[in-house]
Amino acid sequence: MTGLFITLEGPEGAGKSTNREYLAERLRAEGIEVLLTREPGGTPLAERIREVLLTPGDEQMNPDTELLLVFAARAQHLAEVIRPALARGAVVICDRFTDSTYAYQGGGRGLSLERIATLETFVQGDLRPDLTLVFDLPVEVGMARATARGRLDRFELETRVFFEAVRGAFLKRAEADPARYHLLDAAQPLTQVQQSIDALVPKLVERVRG
Ligand code: Z5A
Repeated sequence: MTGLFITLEGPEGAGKSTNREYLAERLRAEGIEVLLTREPGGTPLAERIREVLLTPGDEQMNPDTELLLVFAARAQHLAEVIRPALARGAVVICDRFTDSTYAYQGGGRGLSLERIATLETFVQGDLRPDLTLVFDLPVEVGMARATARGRLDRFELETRVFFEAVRGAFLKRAEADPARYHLLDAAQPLTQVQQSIDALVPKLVERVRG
């Protein structure tokens, strides 16, 4: 038995955290086991790596260091949490995964996409998400939502140019593979975003039940 691997992606403030709970509850109401997790993080060790990645510091983090830390956390998360849950047939909903690496380290930092793809295969083998929901919204809307929340993390301190590149990278990936990606307009009021999620639920239930 293998479960279903769903990832939620998009720029900051897009509503991934808000809507991951919503989607999980909708699937649980159908009697489906759902494991909700996030990246970077998802295990105690990976959460420690998250702290390193998100905390602003005096020493500038080298982009290669950032890339390797993201994949180090992912290797731990996959081994300890994601693969075991999929093996027992659960639906795994993960708030960010490797599309964020392509968007932030590839699009934002300008690192080679080939190098990211090499690490992706090294760490994940052939495991890829079955479905990726991309919460898309204009950069200024996402930045305003993140700023309204208070203290900014190391990524949220980046420039508008950086976030435009991140958004562009997500959109490009979604466009290239419409079978795997589902684009949601995250600038809409929450009730409308959630109606779009509701519309996906019957098909997901069908996929889980085979
Ligand atoms: N990162 C990376 O560089 N490489 C990688 O491979 C991975 C990650 C995996 C941490 O992610 C950082 O790690 C991330 C990229 C990097 N950095 N950034 N920036 P994170 O997921 O923890 O951080 P985040 O994306 O910034 O989370 P976020 O700001 O919490 O965004 P969100 O989860 O998408 O949004 P939210 O918390 O659900 O909503 C934000 C606020 O907007 C909140 O007050 C909501 O009530 C409100 N909201 C949500 N939806 C709506 C709608 N529709 N209307 C109005 N208001 C709304």
